[in-house]
Amino acid sequence: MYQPAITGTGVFTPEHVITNDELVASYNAYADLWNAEHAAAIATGEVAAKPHSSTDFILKASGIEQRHVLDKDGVLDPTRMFPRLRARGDDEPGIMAEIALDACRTALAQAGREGADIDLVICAASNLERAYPAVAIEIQQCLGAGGFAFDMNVACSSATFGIQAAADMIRSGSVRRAIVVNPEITSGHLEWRDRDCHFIFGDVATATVLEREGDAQGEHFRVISTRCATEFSNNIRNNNGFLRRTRDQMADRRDMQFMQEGRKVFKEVVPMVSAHILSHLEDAGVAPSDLKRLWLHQANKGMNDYVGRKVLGRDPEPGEQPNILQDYANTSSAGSIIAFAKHSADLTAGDKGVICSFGAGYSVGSVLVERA
Ligand code: CO8
Repeated sequence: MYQPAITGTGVFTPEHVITNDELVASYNAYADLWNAEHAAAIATGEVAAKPHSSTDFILKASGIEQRHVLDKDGVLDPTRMFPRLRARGDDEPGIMAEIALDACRTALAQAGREGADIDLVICAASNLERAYPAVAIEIQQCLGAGGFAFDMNVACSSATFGIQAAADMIRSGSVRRAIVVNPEITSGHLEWRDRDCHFIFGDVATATVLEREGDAQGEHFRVISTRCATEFSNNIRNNNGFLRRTRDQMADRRDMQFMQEGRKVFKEVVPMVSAHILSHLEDAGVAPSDLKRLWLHQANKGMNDYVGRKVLGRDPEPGEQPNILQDYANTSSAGSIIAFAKHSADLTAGDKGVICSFGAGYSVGSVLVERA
């Protein structure tokens, strides 16, 4: 058995930023257009008018201040309300591979490695741009990596589930060095025309290099243990899929994009996550008071405050549980990895922390690490 370690992380951040004010102005323009178009039906009470969105609500309900996206113009165009991404030929890298490669290169440089050193690529994300060939295999080819590659999807928990898969393979010896990459183009499956959720998501890509601790070239985090759990729920759902055509469902339907019962998710997932982390720690023989840091899934500030309090048994000190959601919004599986990548360099040998993601499925994944 080999000891797995995280030796590098990388974050690709899209240039385009949408502030809450810009988002709300575009949504309200869209709502006004829609209301004018449906004025007669609204007057007879057949359909309800679309109310305006509000910056104050967004900040208070979520803690989100802005989000990065791959295409701002398409999202903010009130006659369009989704990104416009260039169609690519089959013989050039797809957009997911392109942003994934950017994050991979940063992670590999931090690990002191090259693409050819990798023998496992896992592309783990909440949505994939095509069914096959796997995006991971495209990334493997572009990196010049060997071994094998595969895609996986566990929604917001994709990164931690991917890390567990890679760590287990390194532990057993079937793989020597892996990269888990999370290209999250959430702007493509968010419903920007729904004020209940239009503010939630942003685009990003993250990458994590894992290898045998004995091979680590520099500073790294030992993976003490990992834990994954799932429990079926319809409260976060997207019905878009390859059988859509067979069901004559090609129309522009609401359930072909992200849908959620936000309140229920909040209430049900928070206790599930706190209990998950606490039982993981207990089984690993680590007391909550031994934790120096929690790098949590970045969905909602209130949710993270609650989980932090439950796990630590007190209010987290500033910096103990860093949030990045104010700048990035919810980036699905990438959120906890961004927090880890940006807020772990100051830890010293022996310091322990937990990376934890949670979301649709429901799914929860935790990775207990120790600074070597
Ligand atoms: N502006 C003004 N008012 C609004 C707005 C708005 N934009 N939106 C809603 N309101 C109104 C509502 O209509 C409601 O009005 P009323 O009281 O009159 O009915 C009132 O404000 C309160 O609404 P909510 O009850 O919905 O507000 P909450 O306080 O619950 O906040 C949240 C909503 C922020 C969504 C909150 O419930 C939350 O964060 N829940 C947890 C969500 C979560 O973490 N989900 C995880 C999903 S991520 C995941 O798993 C990945 C899936 C794959 C990625 C997909 C990418 C596209």
